[in-house]
Amino acid sequence: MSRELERAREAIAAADGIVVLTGSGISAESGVPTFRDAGGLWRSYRPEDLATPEAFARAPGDVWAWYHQRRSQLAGCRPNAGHRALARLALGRPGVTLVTQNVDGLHHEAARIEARSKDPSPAFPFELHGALHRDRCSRCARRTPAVTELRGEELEDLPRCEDCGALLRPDVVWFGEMLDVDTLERSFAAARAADLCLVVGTSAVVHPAASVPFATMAAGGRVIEVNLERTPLSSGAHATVLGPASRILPDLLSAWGASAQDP
Ligand code: BJW
Ligand code: ZN
Repeated sequence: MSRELERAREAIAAADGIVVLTGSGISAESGVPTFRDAGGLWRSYRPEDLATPEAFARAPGDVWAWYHQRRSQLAGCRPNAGHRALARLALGRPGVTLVTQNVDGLHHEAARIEARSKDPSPAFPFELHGALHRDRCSRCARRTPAVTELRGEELEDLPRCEDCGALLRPDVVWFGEMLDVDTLERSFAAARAADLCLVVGTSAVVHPAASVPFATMAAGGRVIEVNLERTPLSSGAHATVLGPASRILPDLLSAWGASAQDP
């Protein structure tokens, strides 16, 4: 076992409260693209063209086409061994809070698989950047399940709110938009109360999410990182375990049981 992995295991075993912050890297091995590393979405698309309220106001058809394509791709993706190890941790040990920047819903699915007949909700994460499986109205904020069909990309073809007639949009958080205040406050409260923050598969550059581990550190807690490479967090981390999350997490968290069979 590597020295960093051993340090990380010991810190997790000694912790009372744990907050876990995940990013797109945990879903990479499920086939969901990341954003900034090789093959990431922001290597092929400009965020300001697709993931800002200004882009939606300027070209809603382009934004809808992009999200529709991502939803289709996500439909074939399943949680991997990393999501499932985190779900077992949250279900099997009190004082664990999952916080994710991901919009793919794979933590929810892992919780349902691993809970078997138990209540899966302790393993449901706070979703800081929303969820791809929902839409919301761009005017009245009514939320609905994601539309499954996109009739076309012209304005008259785009999905509209049944209440007020304004355009629907994916229920995700774009650059320059506020995160849901309740979700944000509960995530930071968990981070301050935790004595360990486990950070998995994020470049840790997008705020305010990237501040979650700093809230734990400011309150005297430790940070453990799992990533393919070092990040801006690594120099302050108690341990950085380098490797794919789907391999490292089951090993790191093996004390919390074996995986349920695939449904
Ligand atoms: C693996 C792996 C494997 C790969 N195993 N690891 C303070 C300072 C500076 C800027 C700001 C600040 N506060 C706010 C800002 C502005 C902005 C921001 O942070 N900008 C920075 C980028 C400069 N933040 C915002 O605008 C936020 N809103 C806000 O702050 O509101 C308040 C406000 C409003 C108005 C004015 C002023 C303030 C909103 C941010 C919303 C982010 N939205 C997105 C898109 C979501 C919807 C969608 O999916 O389309 O969220 S952008 C994208 O980045 C997505 C992700 O959740 C987020 C983070 O990315 P992530 O997950 O870290 O992915 P990558 O690709 O960056 O990293 C992957 C990592 O995994 C890498 O490290 C790999 O090595 C690793 N990896 N495979 C383990 N197998
Ligand atoms: Zn509406």
